[in-house]
Amino acid sequence: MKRLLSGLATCATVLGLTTLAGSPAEAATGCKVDYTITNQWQGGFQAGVKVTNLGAPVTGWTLKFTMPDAGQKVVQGWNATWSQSGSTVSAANLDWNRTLSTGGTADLGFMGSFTGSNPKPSAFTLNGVACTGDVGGEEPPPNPDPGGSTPVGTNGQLHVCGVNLCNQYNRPIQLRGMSTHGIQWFSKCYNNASLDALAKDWKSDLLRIAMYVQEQGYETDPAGFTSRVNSYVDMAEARGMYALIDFHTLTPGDPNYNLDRAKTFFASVAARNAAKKNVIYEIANEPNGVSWTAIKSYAEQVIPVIRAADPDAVIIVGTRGWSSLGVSDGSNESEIVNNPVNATNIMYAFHFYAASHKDNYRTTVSRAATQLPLFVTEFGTVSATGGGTMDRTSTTAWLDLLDQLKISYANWTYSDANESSAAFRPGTCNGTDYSSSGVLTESGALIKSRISTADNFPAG
Ligand code: IDC
Repeated sequence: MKRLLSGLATCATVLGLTTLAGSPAEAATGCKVDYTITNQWQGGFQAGVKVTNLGAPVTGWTLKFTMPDAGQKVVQGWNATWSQSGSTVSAANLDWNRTLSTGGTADLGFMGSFTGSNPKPSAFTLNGVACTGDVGGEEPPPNPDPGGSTPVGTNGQLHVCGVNLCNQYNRPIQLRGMSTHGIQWFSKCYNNASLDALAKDWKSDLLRIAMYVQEQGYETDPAGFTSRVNSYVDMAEARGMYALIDFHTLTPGDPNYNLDRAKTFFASVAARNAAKKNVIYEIANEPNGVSWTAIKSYAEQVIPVIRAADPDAVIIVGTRGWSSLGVSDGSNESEIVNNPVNATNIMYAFHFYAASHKDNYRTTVSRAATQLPLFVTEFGTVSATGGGTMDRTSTTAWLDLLDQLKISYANWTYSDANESSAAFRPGTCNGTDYSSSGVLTESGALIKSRISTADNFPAG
């Protein structure tokens, strides 16, 4: 009913009327805002804000609105430059959406935090003109517990069994999925539409959430990044996908540099997500320039922090030489086999970039896989720079090997970064189409064709 009345009010204004029989007089409607809470969880939410310009065309705009209580904060927004001062939130156009014709729309969104309840904002204005259109929305989608039709629904809580990853029926499985790019740069690529495509079209089992620690990442805003990671965990869960929480250390290469941050971060995400079945923790992306004993020491300090809060989750430990099992440092898996991390239910990360890492790396993986539980938490079809020509032959050899060994994997990246490792063409994430073949890069097309084939998830 509310929707209907505001719809009528909007029409009346277009017709030049300022009052509507049976409803209070309303000011001229220069714009309409559809505010939708698309997802909500303890302390956090994601909102879509669709702005429709009902006045004269504008070039350059700012949307403002008022949060109902000071505890509600915009953590991270997209498709506009977001800022907040007290309870007033501003979203200013980006270059590509600065023009709004009459009837034109801009689709914005943000991730927010709240304390207490989470009422909707009010007093929307566009360039100072009140948007008296509907601000109603829909309730967040229910969390489906599909019990069979999705990767998490079928496999449930995972655990390590021998050298394999096993499902709730203690049967070895392989998860195949995608990694985000750095979430500090590509948040526009992770929304309901893109994750629907990942779950439904790609039939991905897994979303790896690459949370850089440096490079404008976690260290710049621990609370904000923690909450964004949690929201992506929920978005994966709502679609029956596993979420791999990647503490994306890269430079500096010694994970001990970030030990305190890791403890703080993992204590928080493990406590918050302990009851979920879809979370896997990856404690250090790519140790480099550092010995295995230093990595092992780091792992043995971070793992107990996670276990204290979330005792049954699988944890993945990065390996020496950019998670090459030491090969890129002239070593190999024997340093791990001879001196494993003192913990159970853990796996070791192996990463490759198909155009750079070939037969000698494959030989190592084939041999190591008989002794160590391995998880390819990141790989590229291209060179280790993330760019260059896609190597189809090497990628195919790698993926055939991983399929045969039931080694799980995540591809770098589910993003529209301007580099050949990205699955989408540049600009894709400014739109809403993540499904048609036209948005895929050469790498995206190859990887989608591999990931979307039927899974082999034994039930019982
Ligand atoms: C690359 C990104 C690139 C970014 C760079 C530095 O593709 O856009 O500028 O990181 O942050 C890795 C890392 C991963 C790299 C990727 C490609 O885990 O962060 O991403 N790569 O270089 N290891 C081997 C390759």
